[in-house]
Amino acid sequence: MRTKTASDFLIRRISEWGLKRIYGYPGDGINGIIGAIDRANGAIEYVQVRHEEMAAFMACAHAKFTGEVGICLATSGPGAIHLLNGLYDAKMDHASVVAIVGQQARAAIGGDYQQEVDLITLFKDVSHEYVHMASTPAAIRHLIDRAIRIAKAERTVTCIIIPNDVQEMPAVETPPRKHGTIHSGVGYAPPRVVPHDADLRRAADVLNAGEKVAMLVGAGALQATDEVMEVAEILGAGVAKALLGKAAIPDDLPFCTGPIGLLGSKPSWDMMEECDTLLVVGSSFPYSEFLPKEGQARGVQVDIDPKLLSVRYPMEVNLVGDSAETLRALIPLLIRKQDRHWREQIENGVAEWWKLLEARAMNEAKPINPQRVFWELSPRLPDNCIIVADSGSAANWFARDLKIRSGMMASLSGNLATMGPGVPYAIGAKFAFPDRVVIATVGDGAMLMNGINEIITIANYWREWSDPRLIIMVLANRDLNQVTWEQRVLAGDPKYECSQTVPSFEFARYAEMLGLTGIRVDKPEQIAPAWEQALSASRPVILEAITDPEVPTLPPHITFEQAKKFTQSMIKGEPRLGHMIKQTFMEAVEGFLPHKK
Ligand SMILES: Cc1ncc(C[n+]2csc(CCOP(=O)(O)OP(=O)(O)O)c2C)c(N)n1
Ligand SMILES: [Mg+2]
Repeated sequence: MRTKTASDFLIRRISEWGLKRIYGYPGDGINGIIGAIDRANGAIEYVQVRHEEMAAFMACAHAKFTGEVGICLATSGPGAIHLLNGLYDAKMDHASVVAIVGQQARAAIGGDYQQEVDLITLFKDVSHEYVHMASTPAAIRHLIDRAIRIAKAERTVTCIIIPNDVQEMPAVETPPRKHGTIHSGVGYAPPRVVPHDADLRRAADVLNAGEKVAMLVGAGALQATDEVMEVAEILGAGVAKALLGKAAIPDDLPFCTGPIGLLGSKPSWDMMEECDTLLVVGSSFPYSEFLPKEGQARGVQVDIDPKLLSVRYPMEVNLVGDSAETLRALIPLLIRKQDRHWREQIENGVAEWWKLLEARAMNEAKPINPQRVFWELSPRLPDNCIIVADSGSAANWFARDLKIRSGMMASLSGNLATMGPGVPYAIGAKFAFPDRVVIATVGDGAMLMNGINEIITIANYWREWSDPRLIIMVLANRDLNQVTWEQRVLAGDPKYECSQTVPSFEFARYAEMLGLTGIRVDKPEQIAPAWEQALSASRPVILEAITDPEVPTLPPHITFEQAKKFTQSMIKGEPRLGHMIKQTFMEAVEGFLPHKK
């Protein structure tokens, strides 16, 4: 029998940690590891991707949707470099990911050898909590144990680098018991983190004294749905959700003001403008201008990570704790607000907002209004589905128009806001939950950047999923639309077609070419039947919606004056000026009409 190599031991150790899947791409820097995965007889499932960055996105999605550690594997040099953007996405959204990369043989390092990159330095930023190279097989045990434990405990990215000669050497499972050796073990159980009673009381005092309490919840509140709802009920508060907290509470709650920020809602904006008390739970939502003015509100924040306390608003009480546990400990100290006027005001604003969104979604456009594509999907979302959005205009409509219900999950690249995770996140979700419907909403720019390549991965694997339904909805607007609008609104510049217009591509026909289902819609009345067809399909679907790039992604508090100003500021040189102004005014004007329904 073949002697077990250091790589065989590495793979066994990973499965002893309970991890079952690696997203990877081969190269001679990791031949030893690939061979070991093969010899492990299915203990680890290897998923072959089209590009290492996609492997990192998939590992990130795995971590985000399961709470487990995601693993990606790449060869030395170019493969390792390709991982980086996906790893930064994971790091910045606090997803636990371990990257395993190859390196040249130890004897060659420092010799300007082919594909020799200083990987420790390269990964030193993205995985600064733990990046180490194995210099001998006896190091494999503690390197992988520590990389997994630290990724999990610190909710971050770690990296281990294994020279290719070490990979093929005989395993050293138990280092000799002598000075200078490490004897590590597997396993991690998260601690119970709850603030001290005195601090909880200080927080309760602030919250009880407030008359107009606003809550903001983020990714850290995803496991605290009931507690957030109960606190909001007691305090008569409204709850706004940062993008990564989309699934923290259902959107049909009358006091859920929905998203916040540039992609946010008017009721969230109004609530932050007027509140006298702010309770932030598990969010580091970045834009301070969407939070109360300094001094306007007294603040309480709950976060598991002390580094993220009081960075966006100066909080009076900073609580380090698990969201659900901390809110549960806080609830008995809170006094129910008797005066419910503030709450009623918020609920009225929310009800108006939904009517406004419907009116905006139903506005005519050439040919399809992108908001309508999301509006029609919303009531059709299957129970327990998983929704992802790419960076681009899709993120606006995902945040605003989809009414997420309890049991569903949703994510996107929140803090890095990178283009490209839509399709790979969907694949990662599908591997983690093959029995759930997964829906990705992606722009044509992101599809052309990398999405169309990973559709090939879907075509390669979908038969393994117990429920094959995976829908990639493409907003085919021939534009890098989100940025086109940012250039118009923020810079006052007209659309520069050379930079902003993307080549046309027949996404639905491409799906058919790969043996998937392709559906193309270019009339509003086709949208609902298209969703019905896609949601009952027996294989993955690309739903290509030909949408109007002149529908503006307006910030929530746009005034009529502002709308007029920014259209006027770029009258010169705007390629579809008349149409653009018409669409912008239709959107803005809807905000001033009462929507009686
Ligand atoms: C890797 C990367 N490059 C560039 C950007 C800047 N950016 C953000 S959204 C966007 C446009 C996306 O276009 P598309 O995917 O077609 O979506 P649309 O906004 O048109 O719906 C760009 C260029 C980014 N966020 N990430
Ligand atoms: Mg586009």
